[in-house]
Amino acid sequence: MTSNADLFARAQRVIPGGVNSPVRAFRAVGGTPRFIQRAQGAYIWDAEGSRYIDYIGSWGPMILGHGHPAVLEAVQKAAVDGFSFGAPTEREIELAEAIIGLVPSVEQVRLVSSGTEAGMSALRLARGATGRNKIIKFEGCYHGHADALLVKAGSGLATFGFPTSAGVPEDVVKHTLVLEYNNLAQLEEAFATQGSEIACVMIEPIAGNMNFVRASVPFMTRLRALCTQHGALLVFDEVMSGFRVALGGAQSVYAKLIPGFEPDMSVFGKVIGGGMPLAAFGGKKDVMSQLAPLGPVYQAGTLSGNPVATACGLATLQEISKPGFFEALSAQTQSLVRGLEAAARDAGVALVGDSEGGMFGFFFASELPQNYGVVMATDKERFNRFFHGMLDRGVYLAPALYEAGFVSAAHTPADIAATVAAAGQALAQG
Ligand code: KE4
Repeated sequence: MTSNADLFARAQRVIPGGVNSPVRAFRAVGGTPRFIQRAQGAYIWDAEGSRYIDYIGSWGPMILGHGHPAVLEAVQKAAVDGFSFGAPTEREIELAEAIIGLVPSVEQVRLVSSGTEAGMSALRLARGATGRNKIIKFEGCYHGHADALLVKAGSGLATFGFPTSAGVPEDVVKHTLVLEYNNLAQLEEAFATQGSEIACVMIEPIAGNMNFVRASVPFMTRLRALCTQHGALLVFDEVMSGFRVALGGAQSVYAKLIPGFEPDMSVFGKVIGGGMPLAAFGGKKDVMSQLAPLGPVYQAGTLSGNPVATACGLATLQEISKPGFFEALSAQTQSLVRGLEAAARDAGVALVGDSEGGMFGFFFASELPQNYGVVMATDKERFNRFFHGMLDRGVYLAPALYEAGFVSAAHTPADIAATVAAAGQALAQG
């Protein structure tokens, strides 16, 4: 048996940082990443044979748990028929119809291979459809690593952003305005001064990349009105929240709170691929028809709508559409958050959490943060000690205080109870 440490050392010789995506390297929490060998249901096993209750679920896709039989069968059957054709297939139509059937705001959809690709394409389409260059995003929201979206807030309010990554020319991000999430005053001023130049506002409606932060109803209501008033497209990045917080995504949650609410475009990923490389972006037909080959906005992909990935996604959507699925998942997730809060109270530690559907977050704080600055001001050292205390007790949480967590349909009340018990012990350790 090879240890995680040996695998990590070997990986670092041939892969930058030893990982193919930075968050996996445990750099925010320290320690040695676990090299996962297999997974089943709510559990993952690492190279040393240690089992963990999995609250990452591949960062959202594994909403059914790992190895769901119906999904596995669909993938195996699709693979036998062929991995990829570079030609249209019926199953792409079926998946597009399934997405459109579940998300009323979407009239047409295009399938791609990653959330980054979907967000990048939606951004280009918004700019092409409006003929405008400027965009608004919010600090703490992540929309994938397309250049124009790797931006941090500019110095002044209405000044444009600066790259968060080397290799991104300032010319590329000079049209990107970064505002504070849930900050109505900044939103009003940005539209008052530049509304006629804004192509779109891209937002994570329930943000999972600054742990778990909801856009307030007043903020979302005003954002919708300002986009409509100024002809900017409201783009919901539901790569994480889509088909995860509710069957209709976060937009269905806001539609219950804000009469008639809907975004103009939506970006999806993760759950719709069921763990395979698949994402999508969609919206009204008049906007989507601007895309090649119909319109002037180019977008393409060798493996877009891949026949094996679409089989995985379709089978996943079919399972989560079954009656009672989200009620049961929400109950489990709420039970977890309430349990963590109770364990913290017993340990005399300030901890507060929130959840929607199968997505949750918790903070070492007394009240739920409303923006990125407050999230990042919470006790990092406390979080990191807790993370490792839980890992040592067989519970695999997101390895960073700014990440959300995920419960699957495979997590049982016994798994939740075991997690809460481990939390009590880890918190008591200090
Ligand atoms: P991908 O390109 O990683 O498929 O999707 C990018 C993306 C876009 N939009 C949102 C709201 C997202 O959460 C993501 C990706 N989420 C991260 C989790 N923080 C994926 C994990 C990782 O980067 O390894």
